[in-house]
Amino acid sequence: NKTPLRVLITGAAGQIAYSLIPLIAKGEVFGQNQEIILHLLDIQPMLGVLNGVNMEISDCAFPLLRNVVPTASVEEAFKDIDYAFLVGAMPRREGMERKDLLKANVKIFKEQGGALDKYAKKDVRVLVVGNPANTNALICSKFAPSIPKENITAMTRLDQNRGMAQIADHIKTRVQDVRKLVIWGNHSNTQFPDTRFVEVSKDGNWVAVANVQHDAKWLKESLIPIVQKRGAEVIAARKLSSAMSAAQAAADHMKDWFHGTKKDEWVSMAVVSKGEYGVPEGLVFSFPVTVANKQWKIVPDLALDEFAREKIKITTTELEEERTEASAATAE
Ligand code: NAX
Repeated sequence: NKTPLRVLITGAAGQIAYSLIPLIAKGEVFGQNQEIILHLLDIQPMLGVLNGVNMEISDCAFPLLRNVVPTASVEEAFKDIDYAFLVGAMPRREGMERKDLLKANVKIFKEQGGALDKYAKKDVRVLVVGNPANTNALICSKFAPSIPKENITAMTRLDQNRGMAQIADHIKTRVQDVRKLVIWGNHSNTQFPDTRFVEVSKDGNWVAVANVQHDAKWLKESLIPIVQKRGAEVIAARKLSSAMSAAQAAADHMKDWFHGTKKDEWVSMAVVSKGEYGVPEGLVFSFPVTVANKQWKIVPDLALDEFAREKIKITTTELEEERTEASAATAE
């Protein structure tokens, strides 16, 4: 495509951005024929580091990269953008609870919602990665009334990828031979990784995981805490939060939104609820979706048993609490 896409990454001097920039610049998100202009936003004190990142970008000599705009100006960063990866936020350190972060971070997303509203293209598509991602997306949307609510999403793809890799490892198959793991709810430890619809490719056919994996208790119960606690486990080991895997998940989310999902494949995205599956309207909630023509659609009519209903209720309650706290924090 001759017209380059303007793609914003915030938190551009940070560690997720460091892994995400090459994925985008190499065409792994928007395709091998799509030129890119990268807008890179970070805060003033990080401009020196951002300059170093920009030097390395130049040294990579990426063929698809038409231009780079490194900046601490919100206006310059959001001007005429087509896609945004909102990564910049205060990260959670070891021992820190998500709630501690909420107050500080929703204020950033109030400001950036305002900037989207004022400066971005009206059909801009936004992925919020910075935590608390679902509620940051909700706040961002609230302060960007001229941008369709459907265009502002949050990331639970890392949870999906983590879960699919764990399942593949457990049943000794390849990760690409596992599909339809659903992440419901918040990107936090209340999320519900739901294995009831998981299918596995066996001898060229997709079959229910229950047919190849008889350890039902592991699938139903053990996998949930493994996925819920994986982020904390990486922090404990690396002393830093997940970055390579978070960047890969962000790229996967945006790639599927841009190019569409494969036939019979679902992916999990946190998107605005219109009341689907009993989730209150307006919450940004992770659902299974399919994507065509750059529009996501929540997979309809999945049966929820009592176990699933209970799990979905827990994560819904947390998101409602976050919405209340965030509204109070942004009204200050
Ligand atoms: P880093 O601390 O390495 O980088 C964050 C960058 O954001 C810093 O350079 C900082 O200066 C910048 N920043 C802060 N305020 C800003 C603002 N107002 N405008 C622009 N830039 C700003 O963190 P990193 O490891 O890259 O993580 C970034 C965010 O992703 C954190 O909030 C983290 O919690 C979140 N994560 C979300 C995940 C998800 O699945 N949704 C998983 C990974 C990660 O934990």
